[in-house]
Amino acid sequence: MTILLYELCGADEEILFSPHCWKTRMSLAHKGLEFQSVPTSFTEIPGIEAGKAKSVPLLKDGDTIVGDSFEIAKYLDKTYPDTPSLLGGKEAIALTNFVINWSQSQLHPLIGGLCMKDIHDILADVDQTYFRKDREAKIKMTLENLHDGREVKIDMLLKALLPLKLLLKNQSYIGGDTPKFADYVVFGALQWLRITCTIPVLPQEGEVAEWFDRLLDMYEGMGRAAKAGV
Ligand SMILES: N[C@@H](CCC(=O)N[C@@H](CS)C(=O)NCC(=O)O)C(=O)O
Repeated sequence: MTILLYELCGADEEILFSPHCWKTRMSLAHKGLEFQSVPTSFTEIPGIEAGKAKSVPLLKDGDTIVGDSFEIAKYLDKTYPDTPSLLGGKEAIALTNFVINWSQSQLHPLIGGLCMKDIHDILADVDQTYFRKDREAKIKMTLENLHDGREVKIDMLLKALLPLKLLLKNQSYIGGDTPKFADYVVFGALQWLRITCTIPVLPQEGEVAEWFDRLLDMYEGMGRAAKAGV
């Protein structure tokens, strides 16, 4: 039975921009598993699979439904042990958890600050209304206020990426010689930025740029071929 991947889209269903959904897209490609994408807008999420999800990605594999990109990665390694390991074993799962928390606490707020208004602008009207209300309540300011003077966050983001840059001086991937889920975690964050941000932010040269380029080219260039909102 075909694996279904519910993933976040903009007003244009081809614009798939969620960092967490990109983690799962890359995970499925890493495992060599075919899947059918189900583009899902913010306001459609509560209606999918009989209300089983509050967020995407959501994976449906036969009768099994799994949410959360990390849980999906664990499920894929357990269910498809004969395909390339995604997490890299039990010890690596614990370390991967650090990478997830680092990315979420250090990169996501800066990326959100850089592209939240841009994300709003690529959504359908009904999703714009939901997104503005939900996010403005969370950030306690308007999207426009967050957007104003956002350029200062570019330098902050480049500084936040320093641990990755230093790591990549000695190895090709966070996973070592080959990419693992931990790579896709950070890739997802930068791909989110690449697809949504209306100003150039990503490093153009150096270790992080080269690593990101390699990942964009993997799996027949799936990441590079992604349609951007800008
Ligand atoms: N920890 C979850 C986070 C998933 C998540 O936050 N997804 C966002 C899209 S990037 C979402 O569905 N948000 C729903 C909303 O904001 O209403 C994972 O790794 O999958």
